[in-house]
Amino acid sequence: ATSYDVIVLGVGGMGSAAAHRLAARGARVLGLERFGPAHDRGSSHGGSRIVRQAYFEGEAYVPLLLRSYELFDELAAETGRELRVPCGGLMVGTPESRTVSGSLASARAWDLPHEMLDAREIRRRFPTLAPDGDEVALWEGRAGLVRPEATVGAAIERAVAAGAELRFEEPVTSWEELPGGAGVRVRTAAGSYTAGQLVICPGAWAPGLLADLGVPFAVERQVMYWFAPRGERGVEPFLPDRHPIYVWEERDGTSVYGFPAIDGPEGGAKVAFYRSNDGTCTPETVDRTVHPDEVATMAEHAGRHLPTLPGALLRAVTCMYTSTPDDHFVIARHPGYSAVTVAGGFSGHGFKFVPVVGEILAELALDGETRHPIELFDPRRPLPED
Ligand code: PYC
Repeated sequence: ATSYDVIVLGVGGMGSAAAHRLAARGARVLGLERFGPAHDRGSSHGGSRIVRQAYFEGEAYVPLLLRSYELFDELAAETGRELRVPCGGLMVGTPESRTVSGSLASARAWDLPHEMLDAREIRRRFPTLAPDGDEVALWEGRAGLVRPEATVGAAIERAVAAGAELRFEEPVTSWEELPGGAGVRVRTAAGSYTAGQLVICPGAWAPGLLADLGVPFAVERQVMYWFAPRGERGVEPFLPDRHPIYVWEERDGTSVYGFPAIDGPEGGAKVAFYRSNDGTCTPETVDRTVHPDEVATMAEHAGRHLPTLPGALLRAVTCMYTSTPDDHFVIARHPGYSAVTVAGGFSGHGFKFVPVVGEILAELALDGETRHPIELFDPRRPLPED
């Protein structure tokens, strides 16, 4: 068997970042991925992902986001790719909504630049948006989007340049920890590999690959929609220099999120539901067809908030969230194995953390600990029952 310092199982968003950071630190790295580079079979595709720092999911995420922005920009500079588009972002809802009040709490706790806008000011600055009279928004100029496929491609490029061996189209069939602290053995249909450490970044394959962690991961089908604007000015009011990313919490807790038009006049503007609970699935059984009733429901919700957006549907694509019961991530040394580190359960809001998670995983695998605060992501934390 060929031997490495670290094997990374899964070279998607998190795994590509881990392979990059491990190789950059001088480790001999093997990455194993069941699909091709920057593929669209998991959770790291669709052209855009939101980035924001005033984080309603919890103040504990903010220091990680500050570091993640630095690493996104470093990766962009190293590879000459545009990864981050800082178009600004709005967290919209009633003042009491979690999206608004949680974002404000994080902004205040970390002294993040932000402004609170009432409905009239939202409409004045962003004529594409139509808030109700009692809706407000937290505006964050540093919010925006990152390009997931380009990010994964850039991390792969840097990992390979730093000496990592990445093997695509090679699914792992089994792994085991070797006795006496001798590391791990990983098997694929093509071979058997050993390493001192294993980093598992399973994405939607977490329920099987991390079954013995005791965390009930749920894989959920999600749909992303790109609509043509229907106003006479076409896509122009939706361009990123005048249209922000947004998360819009409706009164019943439903959230719609969206992006500016980043792919020119033909691309339209992307919208989706955040945590829409479209049912649990597996990567093998997920329904990748988008149905007309789903398109109609999405268009109806988008039209409530962006009356000129939902013209013709240009494209619709499915992806998967892998959620934990509290929607917080799992990032840790595996409690049951001395040579294994895990990262999963990103619950639909993980991509903005990809570079910092890579750094954390490299530290956990090589140093046994990380300088970053990851207590919230302990797999042994108490989890809510269904
Ligand atoms: O992380 O901002 C986010 C997000 C919105 C919808 C899905 N993820």
